[in-house]
Amino acid sequence: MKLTRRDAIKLGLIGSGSLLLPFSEQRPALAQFSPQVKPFELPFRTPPVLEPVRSDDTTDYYEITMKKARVEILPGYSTEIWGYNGITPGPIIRQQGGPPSEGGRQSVVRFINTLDESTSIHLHGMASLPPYDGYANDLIPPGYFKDYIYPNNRASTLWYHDHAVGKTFSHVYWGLASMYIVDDQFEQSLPLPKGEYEVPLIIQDKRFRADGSLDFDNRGNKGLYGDVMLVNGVPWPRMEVANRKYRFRVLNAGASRSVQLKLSTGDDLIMIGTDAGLISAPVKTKILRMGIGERYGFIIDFSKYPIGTRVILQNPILPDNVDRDIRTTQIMCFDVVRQESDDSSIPDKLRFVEPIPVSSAVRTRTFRFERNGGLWKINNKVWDKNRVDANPGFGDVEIWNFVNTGGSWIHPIHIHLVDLQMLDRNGRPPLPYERGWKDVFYLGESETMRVITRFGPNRGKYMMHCHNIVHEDHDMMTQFEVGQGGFDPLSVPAKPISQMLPL
Ligand SMILES: [Cu+2]
Repeated sequence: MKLTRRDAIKLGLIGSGSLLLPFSEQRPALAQFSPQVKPFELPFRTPPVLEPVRSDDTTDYYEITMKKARVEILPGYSTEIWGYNGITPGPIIRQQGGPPSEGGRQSVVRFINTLDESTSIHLHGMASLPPYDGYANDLIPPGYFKDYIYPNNRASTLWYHDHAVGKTFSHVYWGLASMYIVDDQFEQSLPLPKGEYEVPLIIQDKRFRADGSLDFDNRGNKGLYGDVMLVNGVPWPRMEVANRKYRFRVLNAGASRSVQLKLSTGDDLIMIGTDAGLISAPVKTKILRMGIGERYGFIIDFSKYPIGTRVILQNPILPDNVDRDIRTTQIMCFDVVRQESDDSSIPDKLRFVEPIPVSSAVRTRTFRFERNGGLWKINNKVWDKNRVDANPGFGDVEIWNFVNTGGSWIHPIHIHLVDLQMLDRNGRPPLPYERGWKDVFYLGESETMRVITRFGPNRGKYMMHCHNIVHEDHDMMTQFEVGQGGFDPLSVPAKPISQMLPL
């Protein structure tokens, strides 16, 4: 059902009087709807692209301050957020990747913590060395900073977000997340839509209290399912498009909610990429399912629609989500408002993804994702930084078998460092659009899945966890160690801001 603002006032949820009450008295016993926003009225926008503070022959240097801010997300309401540079999503970093001989560059990103809790920054999808991977216990205390080094070794759609031990949910939900895009010469040589026609879509669901503040109710550490769908921080935005092709880089950066993207016209999304880059060839799908942390690339061809057409990006509800408001079945809209020529095209071949032969695997490991004792566990264990649960040899190919023992929960499984390929799910081949390099795998209810990879290019300890960030915090996270003798994740500690020199 839908709750209008008038209904809400009648029920006493909104109104000037209620805002004067102490919060505990103001808040109804049961979780309520967020203040209402009419869909498709707020203008679409994309986060700003961050400029380096300095560049040299090999490296671009960036600086980001983590700080609190008050922003207007719901029209007429002020919301406290924690943001990279005080905005959420934070600024997008775009970087030229690939080998240095092909113009690939390294990034150094300085993260300065002016918040009152310790943070850790994970660049999700980057093969960073262990001290720069955002290890959960490698914290930047308040008043400290840390310079992270990123090699940008492969072109893909990545994202950076908080990863502080036990606090990932609240920190990401406060707003500490954004996208990081690595391009390279090969991808630039393809005739895909570029520039203003290549658009990031960071999808998040949030829940707000009657005073506009964020509601952190995760229902006993099971998950947070918001009733406001945000794209790039804007509730149900309206994007004006020309009648041509657009390339979208989409990321599900919510807390727990899986989404299913679908066009209201019933037309296809033309899939071109997975988490870790382009796929071998475009494939069409009517519905794109995305767990938290997954990224996909797709083209929408608006040329078939007359000017004046509205195309809604819908989200038919998945049964595992917890919804009390059908507004989450819509995400944003595209209004075709102008005629334009289109010099882009979709090549038949993109970037060849060479399958890793099963026969090259030297061993198989099984990880069971389960709930017991009120905790989320992997092989019946919770996070312990002093325990390593798998030690693949450097360069070894292994098959990892993921088992979801629960019938009511999905777990998007994220493996740090490596890109992997899915072999099968419940014995069946992966969905056509999943057949590429990935670092998050949608492990559905009671499902079993096999993934394969070669462990490298770095040695050392890296995390694997459920990316329902409520599950991750309590405590569905483990670590593996590639080879021997890698850098200790805690070997480059943060430093006090008072010792900070210019980059
Ligand atoms: Cu989970």
